[in-house]
Amino acid sequence: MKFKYLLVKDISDYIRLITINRPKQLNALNAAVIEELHRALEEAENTPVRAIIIMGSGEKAFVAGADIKEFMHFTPEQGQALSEKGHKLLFDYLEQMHTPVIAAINGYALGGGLELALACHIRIASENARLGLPEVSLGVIPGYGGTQRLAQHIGKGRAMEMILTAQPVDARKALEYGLVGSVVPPELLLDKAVETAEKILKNSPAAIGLAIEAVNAAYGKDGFKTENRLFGQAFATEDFKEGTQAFIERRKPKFSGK
Ligand code: DAK
Repeated sequence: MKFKYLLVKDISDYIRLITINRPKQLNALNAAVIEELHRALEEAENTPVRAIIIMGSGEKAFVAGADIKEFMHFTPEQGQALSEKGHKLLFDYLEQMHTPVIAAINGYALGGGLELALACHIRIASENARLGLPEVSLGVIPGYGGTQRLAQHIGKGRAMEMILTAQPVDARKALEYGLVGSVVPPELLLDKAVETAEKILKNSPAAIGLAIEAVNAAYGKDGFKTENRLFGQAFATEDFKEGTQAFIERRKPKFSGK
């Protein structure tokens, strides 16, 4: 299978590594990356592969967010449509896969990048990782499940604090919060992910698929629908235009009052 933005490599007969390869943009997720990730995951789900590792290329970032330059000019309708498509192709799809997916978080996992890691079944971070949902600093809200999955993983209070302050946490804090399962030096990140995958390989693939389905069944879908609607609403605001423009111009945004 050919990809423009992904590197796909089999580490062994049953472990596949998918690397998001846009290092100059810190692996930001544009629509094409989302579509390619869907194809790569779907392909792996339908082959003998029994564990998947996702990483970002380069040493700086797992994924620094959705591609701000791509979505900044969207209308509310386009924003909502992109959100629905993203959920269907990537975030919900990945979460419900029967093949376990491990996020190996090397560096920044921000916005859509953290949302991608949150949809994975297991998260391992390198010591230099920084994880956060900075969307409100751009005048928008997390739209790829972050308002729901972050609270599911670390509890409502911590999630509120991270989302409302827009501040990332470092790897140590992420471990303390239970946002990641382990933290290792950057040079050992892939080894640790492979070691975890090898533990999975010892178990029944059929039971693993069913266990993923059963764990996911505990979490309702209404919150995701609300997030989707409110995300579209945020796209209609002047703050959204200002926040994304300020990012491009490398200045602090001037948001309106309430
Ligand atoms: N999008 C596009 N380009 C990005 C990017 C991003 N998220 N993050 C970084 N880049 C680009 C930078 O613009 C820069 O490009 P050039 O200027 O060189 O062309 C290049 O990557 C290197 O970045 P920096 O020069 O800024 O590198 P620094 O080391 O100085 O800073 C940083 C690293 C990660 C702190 C900084 O790049 C940064 O703050 N990046 C933005 C982080 C962020 O705010 N991420 C969250 C984005 S909001 C949606 C659902 C969800 C979302 C969107 C839509 N739908 C449902 C429709 C999610 C939204 C987000 O993820």
